Amino acid sequence: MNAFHLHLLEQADSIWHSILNHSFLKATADGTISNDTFKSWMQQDYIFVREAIPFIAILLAKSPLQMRSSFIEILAALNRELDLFRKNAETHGVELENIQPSPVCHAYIQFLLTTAYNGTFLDGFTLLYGAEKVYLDSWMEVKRNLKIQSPWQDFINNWTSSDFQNYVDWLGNNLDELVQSQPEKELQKLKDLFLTVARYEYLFWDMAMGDKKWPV
Ligand code: MP5
Repeated sequence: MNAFHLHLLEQADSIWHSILNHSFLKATADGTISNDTFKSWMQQDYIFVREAIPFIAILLAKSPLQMRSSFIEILAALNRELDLFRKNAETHGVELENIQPSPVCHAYIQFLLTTAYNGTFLDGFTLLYGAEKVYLDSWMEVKRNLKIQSPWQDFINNWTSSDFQNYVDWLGNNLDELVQSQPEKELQKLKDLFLTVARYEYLFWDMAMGDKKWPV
C-alpha cells in the first residue's frame, strides 16, 4: 500500500487543485492583492494561529510519550509565529486584537478544537497534518509564482522555510507510522476528517478574499 499520507492527498486532489488555484494566492503572488484584503487575512489568521495553541495543547496531552517533546516544540513555534504577526502588524499598521472571527474562521477553529477534545490523538493529528500541508503547498505556490518582491515576504518565508518543510514531512511520516494496524473503519474516518480539513482550508482562502463579517 502507498504511504497513508499520500493516499489522503490523492483523494483530496480536486480540493487541493482548487486551493492552489485560489485567487487569493494568485493575487498575492502577482502583487495585485490589495493591502486591505491581505491585512484582513492577517487579522483572521492571527486568530487562527492563536487558537491553534489550545488545539496543539490538547494533542500534546493525548500524545504518545515519545512525541511529547516534539509537541512542546510545536507550541513554541506557534508562539514565535504570533510574534511574526505582531511585528508585521506594527510595520503595516494592522489592528490584531479585538477582532471578531469571521463565520468561517470561527467554524474552522471549533471543528479543530472539538475533534481534538472528543476524538483520538490520531484524529487530531490527521487534522494537523492536513492544515499544515495546505499551508506549505499554498505558500510554495505563491513563492513559485512571485513576480516582484512582496510586502508580505515574511509570511511567504515563514511557510516555505526548510524548517517548515521538514516539520510537514515529519507529520506525514509519523501519520504513516501511527495508522499501521488501524482497522479499515478507522482509516475511513481519518480520510473523512482529512477531506473536511481541506474543505475548511479552501473556505479560509475564500473568506480571505471576501467578506469577513457576519451577515446579521
Ligand atoms: C495554518 C494557518 C498553518 N496559519 N492558517 C490556516 C487557516 N491553516 C493553516 O498553521 P501554522 O500553525 O500557522 O503553521
